[in-house]
Amino acid sequence: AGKEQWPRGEEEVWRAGIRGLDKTVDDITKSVVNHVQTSLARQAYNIDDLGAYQAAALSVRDNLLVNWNETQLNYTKKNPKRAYYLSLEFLMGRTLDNALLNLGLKDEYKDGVQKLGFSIEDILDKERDAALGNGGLGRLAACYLDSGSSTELPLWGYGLRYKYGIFQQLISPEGNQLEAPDPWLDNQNPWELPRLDVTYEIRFYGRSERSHDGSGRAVWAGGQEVVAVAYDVMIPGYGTKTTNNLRLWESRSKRGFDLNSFNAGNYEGAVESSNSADAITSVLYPNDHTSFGKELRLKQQYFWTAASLADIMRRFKNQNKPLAQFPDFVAIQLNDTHPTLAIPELMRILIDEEDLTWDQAWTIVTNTFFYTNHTVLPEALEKWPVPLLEHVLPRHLQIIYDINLFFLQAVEKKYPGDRERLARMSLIEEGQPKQVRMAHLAAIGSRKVNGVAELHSDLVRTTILKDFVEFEGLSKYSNVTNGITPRRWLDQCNPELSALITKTLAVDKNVWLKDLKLLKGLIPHAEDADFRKAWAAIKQRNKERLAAHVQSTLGLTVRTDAMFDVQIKRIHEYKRQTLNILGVIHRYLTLKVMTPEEKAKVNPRVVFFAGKAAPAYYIAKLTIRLIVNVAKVINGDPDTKDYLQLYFLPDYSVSLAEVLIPASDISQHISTAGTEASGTSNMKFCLNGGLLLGTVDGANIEIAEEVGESNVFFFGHLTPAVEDLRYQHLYHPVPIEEKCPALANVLNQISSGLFGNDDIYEPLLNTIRQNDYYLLSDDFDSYIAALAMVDEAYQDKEEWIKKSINTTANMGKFSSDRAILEYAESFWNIEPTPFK
Ligand code: KOT
Repeated sequence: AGKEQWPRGEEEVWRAGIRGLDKTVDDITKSVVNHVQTSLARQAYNIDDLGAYQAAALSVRDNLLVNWNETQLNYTKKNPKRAYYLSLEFLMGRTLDNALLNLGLKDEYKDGVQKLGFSIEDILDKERDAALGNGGLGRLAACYLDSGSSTELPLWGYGLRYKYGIFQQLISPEGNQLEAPDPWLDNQNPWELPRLDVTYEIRFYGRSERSHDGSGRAVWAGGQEVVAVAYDVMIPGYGTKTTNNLRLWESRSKRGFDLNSFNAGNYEGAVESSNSADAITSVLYPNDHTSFGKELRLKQQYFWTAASLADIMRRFKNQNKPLAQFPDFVAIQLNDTHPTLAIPELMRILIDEEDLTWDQAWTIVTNTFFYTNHTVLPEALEKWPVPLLEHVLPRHLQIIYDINLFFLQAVEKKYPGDRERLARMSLIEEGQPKQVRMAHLAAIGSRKVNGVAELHSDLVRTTILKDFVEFEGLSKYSNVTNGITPRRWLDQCNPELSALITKTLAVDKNVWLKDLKLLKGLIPHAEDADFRKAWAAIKQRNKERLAAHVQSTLGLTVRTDAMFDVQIKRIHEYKRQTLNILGVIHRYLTLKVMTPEEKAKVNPRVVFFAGKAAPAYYIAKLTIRLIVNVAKVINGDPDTKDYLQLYFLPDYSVSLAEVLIPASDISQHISTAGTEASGTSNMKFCLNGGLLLGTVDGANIEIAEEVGESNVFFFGHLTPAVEDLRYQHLYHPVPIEEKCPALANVLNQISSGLFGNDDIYEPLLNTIRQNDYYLLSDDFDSYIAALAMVDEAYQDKEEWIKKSINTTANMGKFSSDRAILEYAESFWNIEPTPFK
């Protein structure tokens, strides 16, 4: 009595067969050799670095699975409330090094592969990035999964298994961005477990018939059915056995191909429906900050939210609890509005399939979902045309209309007769065609809404969701400042700095990497000359590592005795890479007229850019072209090349960021005030002792609060001024020659053919000469002044190193562990659920 029944067979026999964790170098070499022999069907005679990577990865995967199984069993036994992070993007980068770190087996694998004749660095370098994301939003999701496991939270991710991730960027000799597919699955992916038995059928199109029994129910039938198949990715925590799951869905056709067409000899027709099913998860949309309203994108969103909700519902139902308790066991975080269809989908399940009343269903829904907004840029706010929704998801459109009806009735009650307010708040925007405003739906269907940095959350509350705050109260609209995982973004990418920190703090790295505020212990050491020397030497070696990387991948020789100045992010007008390149040209022109004596006082600078432009974003692509062509001129000019070098590094990725960030002296985060919601690379640079040059925007503000204003270089107009300046540009324009002669001169030099003789740059230059929406002409002078301050500060090397140390020391707040625990405690109400 009281003893649990062993489920089947003989317990001892099972237990004897269960694989434990590899612990010794000997265990590891055995397991790697075993995979070479069995999984790869190769031998010592014919194994190369790629094969060795694959075998090592499979062996690491076995170890992850041991912990993954125990984690899932622990959750099944304890049945805690769980949180689910729904994101269309997870920008994971490489996995092997992170898995080794989190398993605590880095040294053992290093020795093991060495005994087998390989170097761990070469093996790690064979892994392709998992690049299922565009930029910050997707990388944030990846950091949050790492932190969820590291803090032992029952947190799962749900996303799509795109066959092709973000495109590979090639740069033509003329400087044009070309796109190539990213076949990341070509060499197989050892980090995923296909769950061919976990499938759901997802419907599209068809008809929805409302019942006439007053229940509000409907029957949705017909159309196309597509199968969702689960692939699981293990997410190990650092310093813990907790290994959570990221479930990615792949689309497949329901019946291999259409037999009727096949039998009639129509082979193309026979596979057509299977092609259209496969198409859903074939490629990641490469647009950051634009909503295009395309049918395939809508199908991706519904396919993924419907499969995820079905899976969550199945897990909940296994517990045999009443549906009213759903929000006591399930919290769902919506990463931007992309998964907002989950709101009408859960309504549909509860009403049409579970027979709940509208009110019962709405109570459950509004206690389950949480919505994070990542941008206030108008072109990024998702709107779906009503006719498209009606065609693809007829039942969901009905539900959205019903939600809107009840919602507007409540608004009308509070503000009788305020028609304008109703029009502003409606889920439906009038127009040709009418459109559904997804941010409004996400807001009213959620328990909490948050922005991603203090300033941004204020902007959400006072601009795009102002009416909703007034109506529902301020407490629902809050902030969680973004964070980054210090495992990948310090320990892994900058091992020497991590080791120095461990030695200096005299605590185990297990401790400070999970309690990042302990970095404050570095502050007194900034006054120690030997420590500063060690700190600076590491920065120098990181510059040499970057230079070696550029040499081996691009064949270019970068000088390493210069200040490294880095701007790496998606190319977008609001991020103002244009301001940076115009500043570089200004510096070049200034150098050209200097005497040798003047030049002798100049500190050499190497400027790096990297980033992808959305394939259809013409102005962003022109910006890349300008950078590349300016680089050709500057790097080839004997008058200046010892003082200024410029590089555009193609195909920016997580892995490239891991080499660039630790090498930076100064990085640029120079968006027009109020446009960059947070930024997260700003945090990565500062954590690695790079200083920040930026505008008073996003998380830059909170970084300055932490590290001290004297350690950052701020410039430019503030957010409240932006609206007025734009108004002036439109109605009281001042010629650029008058307003900002230095900028006018730079623009004229480009126009006159200094970087190529035709007019190709005119459309880009005209964005500034004409209405200058992103305020380059307003910020240029203060930008140039800030660059001069950077130069001046860099002259005093000892002071600069002190700033660098103090910056790192004060970055503890920006650990994603802090951020994820804020979500867990103040939103989701979930708790760490450790096990032995
Ligand atoms: C919007 C639409 C489509 C795809 C991506 C977006 C997007 C990305 N919106 N905001 N972001 C970035 O999110 C990061 C993580 O919160 C922020 O740090 C960054 O400032 C946003 O631009």
